[in-house]
Amino acid sequence: MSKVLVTSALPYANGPIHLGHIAGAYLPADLYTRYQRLQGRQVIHIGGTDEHGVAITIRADLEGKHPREIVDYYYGEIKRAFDALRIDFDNFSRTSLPLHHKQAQAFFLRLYEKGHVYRKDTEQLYCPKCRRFLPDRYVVGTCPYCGYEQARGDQCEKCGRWLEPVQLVNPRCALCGSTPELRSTFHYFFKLSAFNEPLRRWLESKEHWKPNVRRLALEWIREGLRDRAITRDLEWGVPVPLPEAEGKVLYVWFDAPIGYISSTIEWAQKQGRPDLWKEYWLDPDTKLVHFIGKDNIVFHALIWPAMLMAHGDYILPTDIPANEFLNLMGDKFSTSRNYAVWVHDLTRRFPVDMIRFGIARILPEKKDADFDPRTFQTMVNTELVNNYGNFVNRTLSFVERYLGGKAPRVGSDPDPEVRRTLEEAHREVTEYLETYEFRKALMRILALSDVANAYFDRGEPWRTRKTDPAAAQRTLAHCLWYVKALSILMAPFTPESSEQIWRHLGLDRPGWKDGLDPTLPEGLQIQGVRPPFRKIQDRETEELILEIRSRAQQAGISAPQEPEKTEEKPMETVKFEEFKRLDIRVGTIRAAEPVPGADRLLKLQVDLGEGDLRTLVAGIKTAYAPEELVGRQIVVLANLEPRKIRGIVSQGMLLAAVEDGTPVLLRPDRPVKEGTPVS
Ligand code: B3M
Ligand code: ZN
Repeated sequence: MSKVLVTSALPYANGPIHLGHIAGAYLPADLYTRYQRLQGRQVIHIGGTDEHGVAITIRADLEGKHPREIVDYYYGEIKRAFDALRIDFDNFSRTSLPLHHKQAQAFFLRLYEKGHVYRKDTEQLYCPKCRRFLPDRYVVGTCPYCGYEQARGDQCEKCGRWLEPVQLVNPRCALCGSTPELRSTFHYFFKLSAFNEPLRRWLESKEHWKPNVRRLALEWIREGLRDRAITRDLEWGVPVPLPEAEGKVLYVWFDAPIGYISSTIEWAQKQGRPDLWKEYWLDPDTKLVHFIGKDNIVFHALIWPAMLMAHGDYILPTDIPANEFLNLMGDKFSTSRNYAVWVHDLTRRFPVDMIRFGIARILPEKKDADFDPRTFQTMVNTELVNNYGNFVNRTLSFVERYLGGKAPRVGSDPDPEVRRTLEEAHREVTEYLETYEFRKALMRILALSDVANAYFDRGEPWRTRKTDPAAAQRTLAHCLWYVKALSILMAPFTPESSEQIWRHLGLDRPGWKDGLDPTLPEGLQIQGVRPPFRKIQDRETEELILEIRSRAQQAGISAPQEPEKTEEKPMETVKFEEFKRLDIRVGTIRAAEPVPGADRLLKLQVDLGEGDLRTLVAGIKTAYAPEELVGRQIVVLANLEPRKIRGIVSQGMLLAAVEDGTPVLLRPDRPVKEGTPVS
């Protein structure tokens, strides 16, 4: 059986996790792992925090703390955020652990001994005021490539180039702002240049990779890779394991990816089978998949594979499905400026499945995407709640209410069309998930849910349960099959509700293909059905927008697009007593005919129960044919003053949603007794 080793980028333990991180790497990694597990494959999701490097020490310097304090605090925060979102890791480690230090040092020594690493004298920027060398982000200056003035010593945020501090034009010390001077020191260099050709051949064979990742990596190769310093003059990090290298540590990007291996080793130890990690890292049959954001492509697609090639024992990445960026209401997320929606902001407000759905729905797979609370609300309310959630709820509730909870069976001749529909959807969703197109997979499942809803509508079980109970049973049996199939396909995205649905269906950890089989446990009783999701209220959306806007203001970002005007003018309110005066009831249309000489009017006979038969004149002729209305339930305002229209007295008014001028009739979610009040 094939094994799958999933990793997601090790976040720096220098700040909390925001939605941009989640959309870039962590949710996709979790979706993929859950999917593989449903397939019954041997899969582990490995992660941890990246606890070295200047991202950590600068934060510590600024806060006057020891780096240890920073990483201990944020390790906990980050772990909690993932737990809260049900982003599950088989092991979530830390690169500051002795196990990892040992592992990284051994890796370094192997490369050194094999001649892939050499020592070289070099010039380094040094701040005379702070009296220290200034590696990486300790220097800011102008990017030699694009002219961006706030480029950091390791990378230009603007053009994405990987830099050396000495390349910066007009360099300044990030701590005190003074101009650094050059001092000589020595460092250890990795012979990356020697891997230009092997990497090119390897990348060229990766035809199935996402084009953005492969293209970028090949571009770098074309420019020619240069040897890179893999050590730094810093106190915090993995000490270089050579006696003459005192005071030097490994460059964070050298040790961090080795963290994937250390974390797997730690996982194996925790399993009580310390050699188990070898079944992954040493077996060429393992599929190694690195989930990352696009800013990490160069390290995962070039430097890390070159390190692995140089080392020689380990497998190479099979796939690197890097995502583009997620923006926040039109601007970049920024941890340092606190312009973000943090995971804890959202998990405090909304249920987990809702958040996971909302992010999965806009994953920046091919291009940058944008998180906007208004879109989030619309997608959740219309697609998750009204489409999928409603289908599950109406099916299960119908069985509970009208079939005594006894689940009907599909029997020996399942509707071939339902089978075909499910098989096709299953095949397509599987293909999308195999190729990391999670957003498309989700859309495809929603389309299936649409079909399922239409199937329920066409079956009209609320009618047939009285006229043809066998037909109602058959409709519901197939709807239950749809529920089963949908809940399995949705499980990677919305695990909590799928688990709830499985409890109703008596399913114990179903497998990926089980949705193609209509079977449910013998004697299944469905009880205590509740809607699987709730809606997002306007008020919640507005609160979130206000919070984002105030952060934008503090961060000096021009206000994100104005929220809709409606928010500003206070809504006119009515007293509850006033509302109570309206007599709104459900009625059934008994007869319908055109009003002679009127283009838009129909005359309806509406049964409001207990012999209360009303004549209504309604302007719905353009949208409905008289014959499709008979037998249908509608909502009527029964105590509207009678009005004479075209010579006919209309004794009430039917209620409809009016979409772009077209009336859409309201009907109760399930049939109710004529005359049932609406309140
Ligand atoms: N910590 C960069 C980041 O958080 C880095 C990833 C390491 S993956 C081995 O974006
Ligand atoms: Zn630049």
